Amino acid sequence: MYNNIKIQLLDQTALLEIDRPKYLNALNRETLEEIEHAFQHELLSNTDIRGVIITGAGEKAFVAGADIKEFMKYSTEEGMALAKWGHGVMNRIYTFPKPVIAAINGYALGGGLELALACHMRVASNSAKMGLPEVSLGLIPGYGGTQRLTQLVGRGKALEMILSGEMIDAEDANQWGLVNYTTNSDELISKTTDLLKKMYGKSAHAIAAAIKAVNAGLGKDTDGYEEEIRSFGESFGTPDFHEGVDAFLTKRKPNF
Ligand code: DAK
Repeated sequence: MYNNIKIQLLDQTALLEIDRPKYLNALNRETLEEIEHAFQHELLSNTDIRGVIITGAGEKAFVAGADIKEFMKYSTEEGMALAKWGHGVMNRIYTFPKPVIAAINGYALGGGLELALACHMRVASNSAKMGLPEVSLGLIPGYGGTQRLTQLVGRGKALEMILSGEMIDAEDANQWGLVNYTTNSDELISKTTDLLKKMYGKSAHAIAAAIKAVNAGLGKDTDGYEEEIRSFGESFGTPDFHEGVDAFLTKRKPNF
C-alpha cells in the first residue's frame, strides 16, 4: 500500500519505518504524504495501537533531510505552499493523541530532525548525529525546526545549531535535552518500546488529554492553563477516572 514507509505491529506499538535507505531516507513529498495518511487513518483508528515509533530503514540514517533533488526546483510560491502543508503533516504527529517517539538510528538532519522534533519524545542510538544544516543550502528550517528546537533546548543552543548548521552527537543531544535517552543501536527499538509500555497501562483518555494540555501551553493561539482546567474537569466524567479510582481503592490493577 505504501512505497516509502513500512508499518509493522509489535504488539501494541506501531513501528513506522521511513524506507528509502538508498537516499538515507530523505523525505520527498510522497513519503510525507504517506506519513500523513498513516497518522490520519490506521495509526489513529486502530485501537489496538497504543503508541507509535518512527525510525529510519538501514544502519546509517533516521532521515538525512528533505529530498534535496526534489526541493531544488521549487519557486518561492511553491516553497511557501509546501512549508504550509508540511507544517500540517508535522502538526498531525505533534498533536497525535497517542504517544509518538522518534527512534533516531543515525543521521537526523534538516527535515529529518524536524520530523523527530514533531514527535512527543526522542531516543537516539549512540552513533546518531543531529543537525539543521539548512543554512548551508541558503535556507532555514521549514518544518517547524526554528520553533520546536528552541522549545526543547532553549534559544542559545537552538541558534547555535541553526546558524552553524553543524551536527551534534547523541551525547550532546542528551545533555541539551534534545533527546530523552541514548542507547546502543542494537537496543534502540527495545528501549523505545519499553518507554512506551510504561504508558500502555495508563488511561488512553488521560494520555491524550495530557498531550493536548502540554501542547496548548506551547501554541500561540492556545492557553495551556485553560486547557488543563477544562481537560482536568472533563476527566471526572470519564469511565477511566472511575476505573482508576476504584482499582486504587480495591487494591487491584486498573483495566482501562
Ligand atoms: N536528499 C536527497 N538525497 C540525499 C539526501 C537528501 N537530503 N541525503 C543523502 N542523499 C543521498 C545522496 O545524494 C546519495 O545518493 P547517490 O549519490 O548515491 O545517488 C545517498 O543518499 C548516500 O549519501 P552520501 O553518499 O552522501 O552518504 P555519506 O555517508 O557520504 O554522507 C551525509 C552522509 C548525511 C553526511 C550526506 O549524505 C549529506 O550531507 N546529506 C545531505 C544532508 C542535508 O543537507 N540534508 C538536507 C537539509 S535541508 C521545505 C521544507 C523543509 C526543507 C526543505 C524544503 N519546503 C516546505 C519546501 C528541509 C530542508 C532540509 O532538510
